[in-house]
Amino acid sequence: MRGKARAYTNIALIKYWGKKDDDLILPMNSSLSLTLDAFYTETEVIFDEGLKQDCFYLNEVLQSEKETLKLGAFINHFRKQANCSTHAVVKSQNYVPTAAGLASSASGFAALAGALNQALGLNLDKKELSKIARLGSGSATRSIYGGFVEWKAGNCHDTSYAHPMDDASWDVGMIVVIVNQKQKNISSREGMKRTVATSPFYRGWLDTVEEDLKQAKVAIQRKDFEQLGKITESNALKMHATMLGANPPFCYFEADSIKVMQVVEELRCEGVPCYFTMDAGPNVKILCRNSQAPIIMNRLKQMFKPEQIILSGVGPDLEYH
Ligand code: FM0
Repeated sequence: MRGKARAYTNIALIKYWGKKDDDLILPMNSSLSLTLDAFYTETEVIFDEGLKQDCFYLNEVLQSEKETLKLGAFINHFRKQANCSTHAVVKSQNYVPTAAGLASSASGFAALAGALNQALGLNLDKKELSKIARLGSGSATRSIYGGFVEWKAGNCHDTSYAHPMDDASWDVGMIVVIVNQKQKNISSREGMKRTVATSPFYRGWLDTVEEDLKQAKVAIQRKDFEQLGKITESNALKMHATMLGANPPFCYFEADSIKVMQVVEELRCEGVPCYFTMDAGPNVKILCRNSQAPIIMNRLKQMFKPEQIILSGVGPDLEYH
């Protein structure tokens, strides 16, 4: 009745933005990500007959009743399959700056799904785990796998899951620039909901995102780094543009986020291929050649503290510990 798993976070190159079903977390569009080895969550689950309720520790801090109930609802998907009503202690350690736009919910729910699978001896395969992780948070769907991962939108619970596309073992990496560690004030959940409901630009997103995805997949198949980078950058900007059109409008860019974007553009003009992307927070991620990361990081160090600049390689599949 004990399980422990580690899952790595992922950064979308083609973004998931908007749901067609809020309860099942079915996305409006398919998406594509890169799993990172520098940021992960490790979660241990112990089911214990003696417990009167579930208990949830995040980074050694006991969580509130609200958080615990949310977690309990997720655990119930597994309890149901195992025909079990026992409560559990969940201990989760995040090696990710929580809620700083670095998708801690992605690695969080993926690791929890793995730990629960092991603790209850369910032997669910990765495809099944990907579906259930999705019920916790959309981006967690992709964190079951390493490398480049595609999440096909699907149209019901059983058709919406991720699959690995390419192991990304061809000189790619990502530099994360921590512009601001603070918790974001509009969660991605709330932000995408508002965008779908009110932004006139959301139509434009839907009209073009599947074509972006197609082009990104071709670029990966051809190992065409520049093509992949270009489409990554333009897809991110397009997603952020939909938010400017929302009512009320909102924006995750901070002054320093834009500074990083300008550095990326300068480096490109100098012949260093690198491309930025951003999620529901001010931090900027730079898709680069691993071999060229030192040049990029040295340039960023003229503006940011060394601890704000983190290089990540490509992360693996969910691991059992
Ligand atoms: O990761 O409402 O998974 O594709 O990071 O929990 O399903 O936190 F900012 C864009 C991730 C959104 C793009 O949203 O939302 C991406 C985003 P939930 P998530």
